[in-house]
Amino acid sequence: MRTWSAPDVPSLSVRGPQVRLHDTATGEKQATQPEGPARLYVCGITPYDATHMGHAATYLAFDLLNRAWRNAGHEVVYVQNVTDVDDPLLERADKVNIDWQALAERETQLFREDMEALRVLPPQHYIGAVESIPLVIDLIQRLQEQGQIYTVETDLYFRVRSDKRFGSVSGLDTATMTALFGARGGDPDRPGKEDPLDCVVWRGERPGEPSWPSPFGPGRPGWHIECAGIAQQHLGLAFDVQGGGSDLVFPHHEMSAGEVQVAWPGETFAKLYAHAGMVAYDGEKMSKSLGNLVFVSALRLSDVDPMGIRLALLQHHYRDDWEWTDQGLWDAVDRADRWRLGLARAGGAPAAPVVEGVLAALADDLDAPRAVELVDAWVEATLAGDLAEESAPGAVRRLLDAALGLAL
Ligand code: 5CA
Ligand code: ZN
Repeated sequence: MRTWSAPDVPSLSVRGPQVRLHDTATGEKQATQPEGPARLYVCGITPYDATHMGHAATYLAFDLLNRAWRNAGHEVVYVQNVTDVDDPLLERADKVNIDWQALAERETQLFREDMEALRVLPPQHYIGAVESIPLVIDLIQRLQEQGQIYTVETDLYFRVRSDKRFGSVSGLDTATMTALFGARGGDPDRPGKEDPLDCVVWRGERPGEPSWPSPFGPGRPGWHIECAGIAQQHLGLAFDVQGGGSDLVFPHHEMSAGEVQVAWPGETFAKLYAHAGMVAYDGEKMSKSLGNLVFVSALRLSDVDPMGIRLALLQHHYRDDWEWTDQGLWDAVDRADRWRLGLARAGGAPAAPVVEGVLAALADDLDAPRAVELVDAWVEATLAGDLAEESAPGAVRRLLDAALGLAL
């Protein structure tokens, strides 16, 4: 698929420190140690509605990781998928009576425009589920060779417990897994399954649904195998970070990892699993199914400064669950204006401490709120009349752009 266009990223004269990131699997902060380019996979959208603040917060979190790695001197290979065929998309298309492909294309294009406005660095490989069907078929065949696929009617299931490490991403017990599986697209109660947690990898054709030919009969891919196949194909095994929102820890990331680890026995899917907290609105998780949404595109259409939107998200730590409020947005818009005042001065407070401090904060589990505090302090010192360093506003402007993605 076509990706979106990249913003310019100024290069900095100082190198950032090694990046440490919280790993969901171990519950600890870990140093990332890319061998060669840093390899990142982030689960993309299911394009049946516009980008809301929850999506934007998640993609921004991994944009900070991408930038922190680059500032630490790494090349980054970033892959993201688009779930351009799946139940929620087909249901929505049906409900609003439009062609599912037209809906997916329209919403994916809107997402690209939102990401561009927010200055999110694009993935090098932006891959749709539909275009990945051949590689998904290969992966299913590998799992068949391992003897870990069985059939229920015309659907193919993967034995999730054939991965000896099953459960190691989420660390959940079976009861919790079963409840989450049911709530997040799984079918724990389906008769004929060997284990309630086994997941579908190929869904046989249903009347009125799109399908593609395969050695297993016409049908379409299951959800987890889509990301498993795309990540493995474009990043290889043991890539550095698998990312997404915390609603994907189980079953999605657990099961994608299992599928690859069984297809390549003894290998590891990802070295680290990183998850962004959930953004709520009106007291509940912002979600397309609940309809309590604030859209990036709607704010853009209301002439809200995209850098204000970006800063509103950066004011929160990516791992926290938090609630979107209009007040938070307007605070961020005011803050961006105040920062612009500081940057417009003919000189400023010394830049080196803020540059080093911001790079260190971001390398320490993407601590954007700490970075914002440090910039606030520099702006206040500068506005209070500390104009000692002529080059400081330029240096801070480049820092904000390179590290935080804020072009002010
Ligand atoms: N297509 C799948 C992933 S393969 C999917 O989950 N799509 S999505 O459109 O529902 O979500 C896209 C991304 O936004 C995922 O990483 C998801 O975890 C994240 N996300 C969804 N809702 C929220 C929210 N309220 N807060 C933070 N992140 C969210
Ligand atoms: Zn995914």
